[in-house]
Amino acid sequence: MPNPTTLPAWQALQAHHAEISKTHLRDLFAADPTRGTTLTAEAAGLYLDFSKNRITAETIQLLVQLANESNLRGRTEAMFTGEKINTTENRAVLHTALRAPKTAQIVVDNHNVVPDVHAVLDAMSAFAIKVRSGQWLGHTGKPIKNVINIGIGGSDLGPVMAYEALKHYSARHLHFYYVSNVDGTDLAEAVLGLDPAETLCIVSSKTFTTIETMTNASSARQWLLATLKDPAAVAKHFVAVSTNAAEVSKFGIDTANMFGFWDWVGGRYSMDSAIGLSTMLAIGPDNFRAMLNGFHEMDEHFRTAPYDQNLPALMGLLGLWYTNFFGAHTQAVLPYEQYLKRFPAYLQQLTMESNGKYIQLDGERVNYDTGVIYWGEPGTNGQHSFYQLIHQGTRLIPCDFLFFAKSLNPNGRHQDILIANVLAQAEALAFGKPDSPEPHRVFEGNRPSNMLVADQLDPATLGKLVALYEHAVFTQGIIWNIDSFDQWGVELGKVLANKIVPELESETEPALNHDSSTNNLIRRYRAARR
Ligand code: G6Q
Repeated sequence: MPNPTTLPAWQALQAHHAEISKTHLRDLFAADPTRGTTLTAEAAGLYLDFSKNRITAETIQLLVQLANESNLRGRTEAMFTGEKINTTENRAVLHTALRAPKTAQIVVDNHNVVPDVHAVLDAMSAFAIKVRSGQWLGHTGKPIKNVINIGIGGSDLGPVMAYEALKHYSARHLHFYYVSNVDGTDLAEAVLGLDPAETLCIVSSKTFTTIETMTNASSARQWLLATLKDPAAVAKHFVAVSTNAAEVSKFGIDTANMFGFWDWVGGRYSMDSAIGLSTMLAIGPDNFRAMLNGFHEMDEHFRTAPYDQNLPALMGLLGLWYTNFFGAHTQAVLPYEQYLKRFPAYLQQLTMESNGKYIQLDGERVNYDTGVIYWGEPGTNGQHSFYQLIHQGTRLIPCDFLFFAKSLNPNGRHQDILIANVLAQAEALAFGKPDSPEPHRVFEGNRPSNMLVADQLDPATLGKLVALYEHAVFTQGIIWNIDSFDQWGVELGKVLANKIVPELESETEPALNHDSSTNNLIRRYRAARR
């Protein structure tokens, strides 16, 4: 794969940027009164208005050319058909197989994986039905009331985001808790006041060796046994989601109560695998399958639609336009939907762990920026804190606004006021307020944004939204010529602490051979802890 800066389209974009970068959105809109309806795209019930971007029709044409010169179509086919495109780990990348219909054929190492996916889905569904209906009984014969998902990173952020996003559709007689941090406070606060006899723990870990998750799982087992006493209780109160059956049974969980997935599912791409078991327990198997169908619809759109009408490709390309040509560092994601309060945190992992890389596929260092920094909060809350900097700060921060036409909790004027705010913010950012005599009241405008609109937040729509961002990240990763599917930075964190833990725990003063700062901090911690 070529260094993208050597491609003709990249060079054409550089020249084009020099021509149009000073043009104001006010002028672009004045020059073309149809802009607000033409620079739009719609697919799978999602409407994208990208007219308030600092682009012309020529920009889109050149960005599409860049996608083509980077062989985005060919690389997409390689991903969907199970080629080992995660080269540093020699793995296929097949989260799209998790939502493929039963009849699909996706072959990895001479094996069609689709029946395996559906077998796990069926097992999850049977289990979810038992727990939700009260047929699954705890050790003392009580039905389950509380579900604790124990996992971290990709084994936490997707499940907790989806649970919050789809709470409206969840079984309200069940209470869900998400424990991720090895800080003892996380588990302590989650179990406070819970009856172990009515509690189910889902230990979610692809590897089943992650120190945070295994520490929390062991402490949760101790908490359970402190009340229920009998080790046989573990079988009724612990299930596992993992790819590592050997470690699951070593922990004491019957592998009959294990829901599997595969090495071709990356952690941050796993919320629609068995890692979504807590989601399925909350919203039920039918809603979970509706979510998968939503994912699949967006997959097919990305795979087949021309790029100038392709939502994920457009969003990926626009992000790249600002990163590499305008020098923007961050992208705000601003859902005007309270249920999506964890969506920005989820996207942070998806985008930053995937594309935060400086090594190209051929091992060369990049000589261009990669990896957009994602951040955000739901509107309207953010308006009362950080929007100031987006409006009048010195930095360029492209925004993704999201809203749904229908509220899941309609109440008087609330929704109209909410939507008036998101429309007004995007309008003010783009067009500003140039005519005040007082400089501090002037808003320059020319701040770009996307507006993503759907009818209502439901399981299918959530699936479409997540798949949209997954493929936008993929689009950028392909052009940046990096491996979006490894995470060596995370792996480093997993080994580093293991060296220090015994130095903190040892009874006798350990010999330390870190740098002077780390050595000193270890000594101070040991002294303070005593
Ligand atoms: C995700 C990352 C990382 C991972 C966690 C948990 O893509 O690989 O966030 O999900 O480190 O790993 P386990 O599921 O193996 O515990």
